[in-house]
Amino acid sequence: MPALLSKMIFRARQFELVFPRPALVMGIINVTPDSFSDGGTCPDAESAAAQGAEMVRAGADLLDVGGESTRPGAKPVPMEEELRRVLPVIEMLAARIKVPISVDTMKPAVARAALAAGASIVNDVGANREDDAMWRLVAESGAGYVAMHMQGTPATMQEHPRYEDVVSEVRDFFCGRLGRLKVAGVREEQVVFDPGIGFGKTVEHNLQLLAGLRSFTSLGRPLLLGVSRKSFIGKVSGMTDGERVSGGLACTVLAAEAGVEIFRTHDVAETVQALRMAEAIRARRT
Ligand code: HH2
Repeated sequence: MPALLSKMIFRARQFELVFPRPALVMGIINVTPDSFSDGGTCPDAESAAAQGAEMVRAGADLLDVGGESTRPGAKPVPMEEELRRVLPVIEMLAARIKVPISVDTMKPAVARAALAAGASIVNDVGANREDDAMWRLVAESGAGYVAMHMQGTPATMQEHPRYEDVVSEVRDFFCGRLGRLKVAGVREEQVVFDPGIGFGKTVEHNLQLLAGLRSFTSLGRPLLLGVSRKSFIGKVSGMTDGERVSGGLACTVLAAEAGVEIFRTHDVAETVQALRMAEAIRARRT
C-alpha cells in the first residue's frame, strides 16, 4: 500500500471497496476452449464454479468470468454462445460466494444478462469503443466498470501497434474515457482503469507501461493490471515455454509498489503470497 495515497472508493452495485488498502486479487475463470493460457480447463459450468470457489479459498477478492478469448488473433464468439458459457457459471458463483463477480465481455447484451445473473462488475477490454450502449448499461445498473486500454481489436491488435509515447497516450485515453463515461451517466466511483498489457502493444510498449504506472495514479481512480502468464514475460526472460508465473509475480510486486490496487491473475495463491510479503516489508520502511 503506497504511502500518502488519498482515499478512493470503488462502487460496484452492493459492493464498496475503499482504497488505500492491501492490494486486491482478481481470479480469472475462462470458460473458453481457446484462451491462451487456461483454455479448455473448465469443460463445464460446475467445474468453472468449483475453480472459482477454490480461488476464493486461496484468497481471491474478486472473480472475473469470461466466455470469449481476447488473445491476439482471436475470432469473436457469437453472443448466444458467450451467454451459454458465462451465465450458468455466474449464477452458480453468485449463489456460493460472497466476493464481487466481474464479467469479462465486450458485448452490452452479455454484460446485461451477467449483471442480472449476479455479476456486479463489467470488465470491458473494448472500452475503446465509440458506441455508448455499454456505458449506459453501467450507469443504469450501478455496476463497477473496468475501462481497459486496447489499440485496435483482438483480431488485429498485434499487427502494427504504434505509439509516439505509449504511457502518455494511454493516460490521455483514460482521461478521455472518464469524460465520455460521465456523459453517459457513469459516476467516477464506478470506474477502474487498466492499461491493457498485451492489447495492441509490443513487448517494449508493455515494459514502458509497467515502468510508467505511476503516471496513472494521479488520475484518482484505482488501477487494475493483467500480466498473468502473458507472452511478453517469456520473451523478456527467454523462457517461452514455461508457465511464466514467476515473471508475472515480479511485475506484480513492482506494480503494487507503483500504486496498482487490483491484480487479475490465473495464479491466485502465488499472487496473494507475493503481495502480502511486499506489503509487510513496505509497512516497516522508515
Ligand atoms: N487480459 C486478458 C483478458 N481480459 N481484462 C483486463 N481488464 N485486463 C487484462 O489484462 C485482460 C483482461 C487476457 O488474458 P486471459 O483472460 O487469460 O486470456 P484470453 O483472453 O485468451 O481468455
